[in-house]
Amino acid sequence: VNWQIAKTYEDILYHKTDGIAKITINRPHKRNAFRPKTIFEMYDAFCDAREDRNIGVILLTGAGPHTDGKYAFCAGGDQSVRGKAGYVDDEGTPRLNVLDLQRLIRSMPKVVIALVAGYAIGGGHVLHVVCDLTIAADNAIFGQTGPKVGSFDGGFGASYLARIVGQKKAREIWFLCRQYNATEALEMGLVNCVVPVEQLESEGIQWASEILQKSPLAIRCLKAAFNADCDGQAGLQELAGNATLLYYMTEEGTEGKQAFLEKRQPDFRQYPWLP
Ligand code: 2NE
Repeated sequence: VNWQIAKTYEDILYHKTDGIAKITINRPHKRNAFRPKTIFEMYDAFCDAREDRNIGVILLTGAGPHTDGKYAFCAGGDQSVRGKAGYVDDEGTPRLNVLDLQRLIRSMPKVVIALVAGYAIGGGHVLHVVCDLTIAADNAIFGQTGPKVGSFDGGFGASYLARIVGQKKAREIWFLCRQYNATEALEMGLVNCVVPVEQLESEGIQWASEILQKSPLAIRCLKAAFNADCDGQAGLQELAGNATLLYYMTEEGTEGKQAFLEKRQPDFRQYPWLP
């Protein structure tokens, strides 16, 4: 794959190739734990990928292995910058801006695939949970740590996790803070497939290529429909936004606008009341 650098950042790498963007958390010395700057950069890159009409699939992954040979997708919030009210940025402001990123990944009308090698832990685990699909390397390790380190994610990290693995398993994951290997994750439906670590990226590209051969409008409506089942009014807004988009593309929708601009009554009688 001919990856092109799309933009240069401090904490992440951002690449593009034909139809695919790749966002790589690049703090392997911290097991790719994120600080506020990491999240701002990821948010910026995801916005870019969302706006790019050529991009249909985004791969989210972690840089590695580290010099000690260990891999990580993301080990959650960087505890060394955690202050009294959140993760403290360079200006001293405490933040939980990862929640904004979770919502962006969830609502963007393109497919986001997490490629997990090594640790997906804490807020890093939630990041893969909110991705549309997860491909795990055989060395992947999954788990929440919140109740151990004085934190929790009661949003998507709890409720959407429970939709994926069921209430009992989700409560086990959070209440016991155990770690689960890739096979266990596959068995509980937490990931889509498991591949040898050296095949992780090529498998992600294969999945992306298959998705890119499909209809973009069908995929975006399906993503919104899956979200609408769980996301209340925000989910319905996404789904309904797609209905509006499609309506704007019809002659019937255009007639209303055209009539307004031509200062005449719209003629909707020419359009059928379909059964
Ligand atoms: C990930 C894990 C299990 C890996 O263990 P191991 O033994 O392979 O590595 P080690 O030695 O623990 O970590 C390597 C280096 O990475 C740093 C460590 O401090 C260590 O640094 P040095 O001692 O070499 O200088 N590191 C790893 N994770 C870090 C982190 N999250 N923050 C800062 N430095 C980190 C093991 O490292 C681990 O358990 N990490 C902590 C996982 C964790 O509890 N994450 C936070 C959960 S809370 C959260 O993410 C969150 C939330 O609950 C709500 C909203 C937003 C975020």
